[in-house]
Amino acid sequence: MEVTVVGLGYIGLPTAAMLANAGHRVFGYDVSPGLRAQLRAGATHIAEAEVQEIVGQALASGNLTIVDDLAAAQAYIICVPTPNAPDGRPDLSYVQAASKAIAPALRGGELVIVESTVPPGTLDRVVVPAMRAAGVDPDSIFLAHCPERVIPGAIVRELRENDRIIGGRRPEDAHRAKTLYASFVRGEMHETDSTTAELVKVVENTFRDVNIALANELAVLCEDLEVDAWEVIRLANKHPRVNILNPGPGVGGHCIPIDPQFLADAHPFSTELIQTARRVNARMPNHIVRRVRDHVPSGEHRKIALLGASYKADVDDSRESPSEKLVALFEEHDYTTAVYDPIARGFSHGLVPSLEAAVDGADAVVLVVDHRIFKSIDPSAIGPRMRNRLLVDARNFFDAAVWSAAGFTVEALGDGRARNKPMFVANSHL
Ligand code: SAJ
Repeated sequence: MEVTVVGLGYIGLPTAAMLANAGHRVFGYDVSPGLRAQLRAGATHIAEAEVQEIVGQALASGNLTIVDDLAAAQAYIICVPTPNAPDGRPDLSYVQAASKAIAPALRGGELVIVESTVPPGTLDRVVVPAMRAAGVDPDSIFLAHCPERVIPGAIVRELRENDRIIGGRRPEDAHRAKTLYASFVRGEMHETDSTTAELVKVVENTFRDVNIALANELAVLCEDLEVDAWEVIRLANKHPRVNILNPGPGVGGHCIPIDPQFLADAHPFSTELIQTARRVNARMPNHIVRRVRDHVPSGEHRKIALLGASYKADVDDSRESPSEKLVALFEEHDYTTAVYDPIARGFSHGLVPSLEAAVDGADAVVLVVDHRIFKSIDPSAIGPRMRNRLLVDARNFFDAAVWSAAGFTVEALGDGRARNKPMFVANSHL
């Protein structure tokens, strides 16, 4: 098939490559001329080695071409972002624009798939009207929503292996979309209607947000109860029907903190639990700052070294990362911050070039992201460079005994065991 992929980000580019490597003739289009030029020059903006490999292979075979204008094809896959607008409402303008842009090329019989995560009802209420407004009869084409489900860090494996939910505007639309995915998906493909598929995607991410909120609430509760939340969760998960996720400094990324809002925004009175979970997770950076303030007085420009700027371990993406909020909060309380992350890109507050630059003269180290590379940090090497030796470990990542032996006061998020006495008395509360 000839397939045009609209939007060459974290999902569009690997999907285009998978299709090309499965033998389709794929045209990759992105509105960013810079990205198009970069890809043509052979540089892939996604750091995962497997993604770079399949993209390289697709370009080299000639089956994937990066195009400057939307190319006419038999199938179109829309993989554009759907962020929250500044007012917190879903911004569907990219989906709308992509639908409009495709419309003039449609002659009848083409397949149009939306992969972008969208609020339930978007295909019917946004895409179909955009097509109609552009003079396309939606009954003359095949229209489906097939949400992406891959986890950053294992994109290629999950593209191939995950089950797919395929929601058609009509049953025949889903059926037609399934034949395209069958060329590279090894998981099962489940056909349903488009609104159900849209909701399933948002619910998957909402489930994770709510589960993490429970873990975060437990972390704060266990600090009050003076027990260790990590031990509580580990033992509770020994139950065959319990699987609580891990507490952390906040839920970041471009999916999990955003998608539940799609439901809350449209249905404010029937999403109480979802909204509460969002608030619990959004407050975690404040809690981390409070743990630091228990030991290091605010208002004196004391220096806090943050380890990690990306939204989670071993990825370079900094969108909605907990460190973005942590820096702002620390600065609000007149601390100075230095953020070190050898992997992250696009961090808005800037990064220091080395671990030494982060810890020199610092009053605390805060472990925000559990990058594997941080495991080798030696507390006895950084301790002497610091003014006060405090570690606040927001992921329970480091070996507390090793850091204590190096003279650090160690505070792990959720570990309420009365092990550490505050070095300073906090002078106010957040
Ligand atoms: N996090 C915790 N505790 C945990 C797990 C995660 O605090 O136990 C935090 C992470 O540190 C990170 C955030 O949550 O800040 C999100 O990370 P994640 O690994 O849970 O999810 P994403 O955003 O990388 O990818 C999710 C996935 N959704 C589900 O697992 C249901 C992925 O499959 C989706 O394709 C992706 O969202 C998406 O694009 O929607």
